[in-house]
Amino acid sequence: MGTDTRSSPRKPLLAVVGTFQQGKSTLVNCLLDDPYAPTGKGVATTRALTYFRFGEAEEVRLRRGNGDVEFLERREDIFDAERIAELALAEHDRIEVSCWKPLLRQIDVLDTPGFNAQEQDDRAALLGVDEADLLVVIVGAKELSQPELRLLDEIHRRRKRYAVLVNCLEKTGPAAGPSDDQVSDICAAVSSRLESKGQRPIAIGGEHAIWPCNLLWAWHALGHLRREADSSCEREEALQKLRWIEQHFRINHEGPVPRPSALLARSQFLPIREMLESYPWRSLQAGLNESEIILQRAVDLWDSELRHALSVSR
Ligand SMILES: Nc1nc2c(ncn2[C@@H]2O[C@H](COP(=O)(O)OP(=O)(O)O)[C@@H](O)[C@H]2O)c(=O)[nH]1
Ligand SMILES: [Mg+2]
Repeated sequence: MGTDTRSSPRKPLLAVVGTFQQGKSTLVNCLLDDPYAPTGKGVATTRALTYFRFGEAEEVRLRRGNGDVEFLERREDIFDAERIAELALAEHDRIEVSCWKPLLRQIDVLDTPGFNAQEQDDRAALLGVDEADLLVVIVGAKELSQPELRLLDEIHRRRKRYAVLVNCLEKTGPAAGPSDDQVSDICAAVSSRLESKGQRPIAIGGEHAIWPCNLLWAWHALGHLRREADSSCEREEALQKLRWIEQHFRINHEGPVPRPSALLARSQFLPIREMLESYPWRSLQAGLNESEIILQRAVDLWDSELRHALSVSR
């Protein structure tokens, strides 16, 4: 244990927020393409603000509110409910994970406790909102609940930029999968509820203010694609999970062979990753307003196309 006074230049911070069990940690894992954040059913699994930062070597630290730092030996420690209980995490304690992930070269990612589980978790989640430069708010595939509306009000009051994901899109319809109309009805209802309160999220996938997705499908499809390069035993396990997902949600109508890339496409996760990877983080840090950011984006695009044209014509 010791007091860590190292300070590195601050990167933009993306925080994932929402009520309990909506898929926040699943989104973090999809973005990192690795199971770094504990996920699960029935219990509050994310017990403290958890930061993911770029690092050559994997390291898991617990930074107490008073500045003391403890190193956890294994990344699995944050998955172990007993170990986490032993650590007796307080509201201002943070878990910091360093790992080698491309997205983390640009930004830090913050996973937060659910906003309606316990008072301590709510306060920790709001500390995360305060710190973030951009937020992804995950809401359930239904009318916005009171805690969700409260969280969105807090975000609006703090004038934060945020995107809204409607997760578990399969729950908007029958088991065989929702129709496009059902999905767009849910998104339109969420969108108009926010508009009526003067709240405007940022768009994903070009123009959609509210983005439907299924992070469970994305996670399993990514897992399969990731394991294609690994041992055959893990690949078989991943295939079985995919088969289960496809049977359970009755979504592969074309035969017994799971199609991970089709499942990934159906999950609608890729435009989320694309939006975050191409987000003009630099302008955000420079404190530009929304129209200046749009202009900056257009200039960046023009610049990269010009470079491409020049390199082709050389
Ligand atoms: N059916 C379904 N389950 C999901 C989806 N996304 C995540 N989950 C599951 O929901 C549970 C809670 O997810 P988690 O990421 O821990 O939620 P958090 O509490 O918001 O961080 C986990 O068991 C996930 O596997 C989804 O799109 N559909
Ligand atoms: Mg979580």
